[in-house]
Amino acid sequence: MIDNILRNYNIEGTLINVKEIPSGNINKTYIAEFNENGETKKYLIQRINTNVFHEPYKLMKNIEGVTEYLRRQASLENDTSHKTLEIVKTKDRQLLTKVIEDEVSSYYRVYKYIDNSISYDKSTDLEVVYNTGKAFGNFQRLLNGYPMKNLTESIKDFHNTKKRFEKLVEDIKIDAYGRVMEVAPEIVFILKRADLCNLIVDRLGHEIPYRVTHNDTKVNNVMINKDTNDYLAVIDLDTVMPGSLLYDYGDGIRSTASNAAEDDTNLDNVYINMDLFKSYTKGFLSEMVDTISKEELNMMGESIRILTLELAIRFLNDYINGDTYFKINYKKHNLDRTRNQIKLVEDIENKLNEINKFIKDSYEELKRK
Ligand code: GN1
Ligand code: MG
Repeated sequence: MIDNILRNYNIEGTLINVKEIPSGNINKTYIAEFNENGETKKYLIQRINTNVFHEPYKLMKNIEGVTEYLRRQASLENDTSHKTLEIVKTKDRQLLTKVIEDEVSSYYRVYKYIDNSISYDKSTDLEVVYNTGKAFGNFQRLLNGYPMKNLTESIKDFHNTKKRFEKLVEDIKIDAYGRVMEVAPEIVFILKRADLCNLIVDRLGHEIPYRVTHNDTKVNNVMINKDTNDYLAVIDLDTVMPGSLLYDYGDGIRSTASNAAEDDTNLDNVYINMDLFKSYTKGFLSEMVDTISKEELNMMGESIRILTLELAIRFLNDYINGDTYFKINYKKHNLDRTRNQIKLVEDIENKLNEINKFIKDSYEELKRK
């Protein structure tokens, strides 16, 4: 199958092997190796999940525009140590290959593999964590002038926490899989925090500016240089859309600074590791210090709590709805993920004063430099 897709591309050399790699909760990803005059060249092939992304062509247009712009901005700054994701077009210059599989259309895209890179699902190396924060800060800073009108919303209301909450409440009433009773404590936890869900959304476009944001700032969406621990490139650009800086920062800390994996069932392991939080925050702010507004700065700590709560809502909603959105490896995977994120919210609440103080202090320190 993948061999057939690759025939659509002008890739030099001979295909040696293709394997599927576990990566992300949404799309399917394969890695293909070609032999080109004795050298191995790698490519990533991804099947876009059209249950999640309804308009794959528009999505690829977003990615094309954003990556071209990023490349230009980085070269204007003479940045030669970092890379930008590179789309490989088909022989007839298309961004996607459409194939019919099981009587439905599937859409595949190809990217150049980023050599000498590694991505971590979890890293406790402070340098890697600093550079992960820096990578996403840099991404936002470089895209600061990107014309937002060129972007289509690839998933409507993606980080609209308020709508996520309302949808959960609706689906609890329907209880399509009879799972609601089982998750009563989790529901109560979330319902008590209804007001939190409005804090960013209600201010977006007023006190909090729209920016071009990544919206999926998981630690494994940054490719790290194997030799230097510097970041190489930000990947997984499907959700690049107008959003808030707070989405990227809050979700970044949620993912990178948690002491445990997102689905660790030993909840004693699940808390914000303050060393990781500090390194990430310094990295992010080192890029955004001259761009960030006062209101955004004041909300950074709170955004960690909101984005973590939002993901708890999404995992729980998917569990209640019979697990149709996130890939699961076993029956209660989404429930375990929910409990994990809820534990993280609790821990963030306990540390919020300390978190806020650190953000303020490091901003002021960077400003003095
Ligand atoms: C999904 O595909 P992946 O794993 O990068 C999800 C994110 C969640 C994340 C949680 C399009 O990201 O929003 O935060 O899972 N992406 C989409 O692991 O829904
Ligand atoms: Mg993703």
